[in-house]
Amino acid sequence: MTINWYPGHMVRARRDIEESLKLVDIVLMLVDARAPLSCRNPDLERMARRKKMVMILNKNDLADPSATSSFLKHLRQEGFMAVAMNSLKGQGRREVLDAVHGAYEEHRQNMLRRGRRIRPARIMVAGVPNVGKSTFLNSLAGQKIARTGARPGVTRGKQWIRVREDMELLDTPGLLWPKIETEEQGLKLALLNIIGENAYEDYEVALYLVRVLREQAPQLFMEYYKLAEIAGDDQRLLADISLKRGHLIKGGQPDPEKTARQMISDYRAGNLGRITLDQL
Ligand SMILES: Nc1nc2c(ncn2[C@@H]2O[C@H](COP(=O)(O)OP(=O)(O)O)[C@@H](O)[C@H]2O)c(=O)[nH]1
Ligand SMILES: [Mg+2]
Repeated sequence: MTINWYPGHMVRARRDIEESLKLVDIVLMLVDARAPLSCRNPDLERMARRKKMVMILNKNDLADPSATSSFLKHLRQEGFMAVAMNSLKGQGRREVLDAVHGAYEEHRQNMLRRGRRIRPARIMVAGVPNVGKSTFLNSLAGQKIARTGARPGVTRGKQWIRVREDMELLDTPGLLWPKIETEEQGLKLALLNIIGENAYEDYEVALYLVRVLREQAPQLFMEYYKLAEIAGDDQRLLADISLKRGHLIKGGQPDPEKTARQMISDYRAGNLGRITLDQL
């Protein structure tokens, strides 16, 4: 599966973000903690290269905790500030605020030295679609301000939000880049609901998920879908699950499409455990 398309609204979003970047001091770059590397948008990082950047590994509640620690370490070694966050619960909020203060300190000292009035830090919240930017922003602000949604692409237009006395945040629409490099990366982004559902086949994504579950969580996989054993190829296993679940088409044949949708939504909801897709 090669994801290779760039719809008109992305072109506009990219232009808006490029314009807004001129106004900001700090970029909070959100990635999904289940695939912190695959979610990195090289195009966006290039645009923001002159800004202070903090990597936020969001949806940390759904990721494997030990993998998250490794990714944080890895990103810090690369020179980024990096923080794990659960925006639904506000876990990580304190660390994010500390990182923002750290990132702004040099600028603040400069303003002080020149006798300038200290203005609030201007911060852009950026990242791929559906990674939780609006939820994160609401969580930082401690109230519901930005619009959020379960489908990619809910945020449009510009919204500055005064989060506290000393911070103004800008929510941005999710941005993808024109060419997702590898098939595997495309499958991960599809499974994480980052690319629009028109761009992939559920069945293909579910087969990828079966592969991941066999490798990373065979026990939980068997228990959750009540499989007696994990045998045969991935297609066969998916058909077994269809039968177990009673996902059938007329004539009693398995309905793999229905099972594929079910498995994808199970993964997204965290029903299959905390499984990280990227590996270091
Ligand atoms: N489990 C979990 N879900 C989250 C988290 N942050 C956001 N979400 C969910 O992810 C979906 C997309 O969130 P949204 O803020 O609209 O993403 P945006 O498109 O990046 O602005 C929504 O269903 C949120 O409830 C998180 O930290 N943990
Ligand atoms: Mg949004």
